[in-house]
Amino acid sequence: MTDEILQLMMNRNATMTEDAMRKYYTEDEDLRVLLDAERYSLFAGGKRIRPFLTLEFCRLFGGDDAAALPFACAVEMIHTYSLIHDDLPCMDNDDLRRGKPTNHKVYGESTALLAGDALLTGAFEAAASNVAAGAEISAKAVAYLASCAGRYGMVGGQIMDLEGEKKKLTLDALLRLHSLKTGALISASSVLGALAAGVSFSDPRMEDVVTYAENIGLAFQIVDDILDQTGNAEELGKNVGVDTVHEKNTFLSFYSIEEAQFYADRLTHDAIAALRKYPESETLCALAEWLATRKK
Ligand code: GRG
Repeated sequence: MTDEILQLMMNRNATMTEDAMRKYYTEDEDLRVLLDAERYSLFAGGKRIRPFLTLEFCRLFGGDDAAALPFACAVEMIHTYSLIHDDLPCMDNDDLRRGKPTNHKVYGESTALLAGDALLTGAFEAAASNVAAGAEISAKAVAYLASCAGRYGMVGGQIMDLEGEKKKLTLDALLRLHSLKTGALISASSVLGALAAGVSFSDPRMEDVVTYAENIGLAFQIVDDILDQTGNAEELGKNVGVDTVHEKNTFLSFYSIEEAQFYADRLTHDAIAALRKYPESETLCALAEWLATRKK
């Protein structure tokens, strides 16, 4: 698959997800500031990788877009909440995200905090009300999503990151940190797509989904570390060199840029190998390759 076709698919999935996410908002004058703050970050662009995974895994296993779409919205809402909170002064204190001033720079800290909270809870409302997937699948998806987003998932990874600042982590600790902070939501995005298509946790296909997701999740984070050193803020839509300022442990504390890229390429190869046996896996394989070479 060419890069142009992949970009077209990414744009198409992003538009579908954005149209669906807009429907969760009803105007309410009393809540206008909160709704504006949420939508400011939610519709600020972003690559929409996580909803892409949900939609494409559902399609890979013959499911309907209608069953995947509420889950796709949910993972993007959780991702956006994590970005808003991560940028707050008490966390990374960043002023640029998705090419725009961060949420708290525009709306203030209290509103940004609440916008993140509302996105998080709104995500679970969307996932739990997935009529097309049905109650049983929705319940399983909600439980899995919560486990990936919460204390033994993304939030757990974030505390490891904060605690790890200014001290040297082992490579094993760094791998755990990233599998929780970045990898868990990428896995949830993929697994929820498969669930929407009716693939159960005991189905051997689910193991392939998780293998692919874990490998691209780690490759994604390694490339993120490389881009923090080599990328440019305009293209990335966020500040660069942030890891050094915060004295964060990154893969570049252990590997040169060339070694880190080689590591990301090997993980990408393993991700693709997990899906190659599925005739319709071309799009997900192309995504994995693009993520390893991305510049934004
Ligand atoms: C629970 C507060 C809290 C944070 C969780 C995910 C996370 C931890 C923080 C987000 C900040 C960050 C730089 C994470 C590492 C990699 C990552 C997830 C980058 C952003 O994802 P992209 O590149 O962003 O998919 P876009 O804007 O394209 O959606």
